[in-house]
Amino acid sequence: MESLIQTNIGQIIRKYLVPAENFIYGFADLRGLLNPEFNDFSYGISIGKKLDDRILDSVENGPTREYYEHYREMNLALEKITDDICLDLKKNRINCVNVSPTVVLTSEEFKPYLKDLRYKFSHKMVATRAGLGWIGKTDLFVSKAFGPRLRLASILLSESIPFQNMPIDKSRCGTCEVCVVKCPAGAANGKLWDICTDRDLFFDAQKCRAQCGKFGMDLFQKETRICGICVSVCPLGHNKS
Ligand code: B12
Repeated sequence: MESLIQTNIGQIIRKYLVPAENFIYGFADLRGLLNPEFNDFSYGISIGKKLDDRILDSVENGPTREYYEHYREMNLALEKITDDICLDLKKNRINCVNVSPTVVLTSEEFKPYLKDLRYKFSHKMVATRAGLGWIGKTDLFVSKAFGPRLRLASILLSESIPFQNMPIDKSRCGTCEVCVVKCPAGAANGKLWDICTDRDLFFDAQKCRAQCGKFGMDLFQKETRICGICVSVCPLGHNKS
């Protein structure tokens, strides 16, 4: 007999991803890839919600308050959607947990995080494993559907799921250098990503963070980090491409 997970899971997810054209989702095999904290889970659902093109176009030279608010709204919307999907999956006796789109740190996690800028969970990794896209030259997840113009969230599952797409193991950015040239922090060196190439070999996250902090201070006169230029200038997912 076909398991409930195979027949119903897609239906359950699609109920909450409305309107459908603003979302992508896919299933990922994460065996051996997750932090031990997530030991109960081996599979994942990656969900991407498209960002607003007009707002993204407006941050080509630096962030705006509207963009900042947009991100906050996106986080809230994705938290709600993944909460609702998880509740529904649990009602169907599918063991799952949702991972917040933002970084949530305990006081012990804070110092090591600041040193490395590596969180215990990577939404981008779930998304490449789900075959939805690849990692670009400024370490953004570049989706086939919306380019980097999306916010990601993930749901982890303990049971195997019906995989639809092959995972993507290397960059498809080719010779494009737009994000590298336009990055105000000069954080990228132009090297192409693949699953064996660690972030620090092609992208300096500390330089990026410092620039995000500078933009935040200029905009809000307080400690907050925001940029978005690399997301805005990528020719993929751009409404004019
Ligand atoms: C820490 C963090 C930051 C740090 C460090 C960024 C960095 N690039 O590492 C700082 C503060 C600088 C930052 C800045 C920004 N961030 Co940020 N950030 C995060 C966070 C919380 C964790 C990322 C992390 O741990 N990085 C460590 C590296 C090693 O992991 P990684 O970034 O995921 O990339 C590696 C893996 O994905 C790996 N990988 C991918 N597939 C596979 C497969 C296999 C088998 C293996 C082994 C590895 C592998 O390849 C990558 C390179 O090594 C995520 C949310 C999350 N929990 O994932 C958001 C996130 C990456 N940020 C995001 C955004 C939008 C931004 C900003 C644009 C801010 C803004 N809103 O204006 C900037 C742009 C940064 C940029 N160009 O990367 C989005 C990215 C969306 C996208 N399209 O990619 C995320 C995913 C949040 C979200 N929920 O959507 N961020």
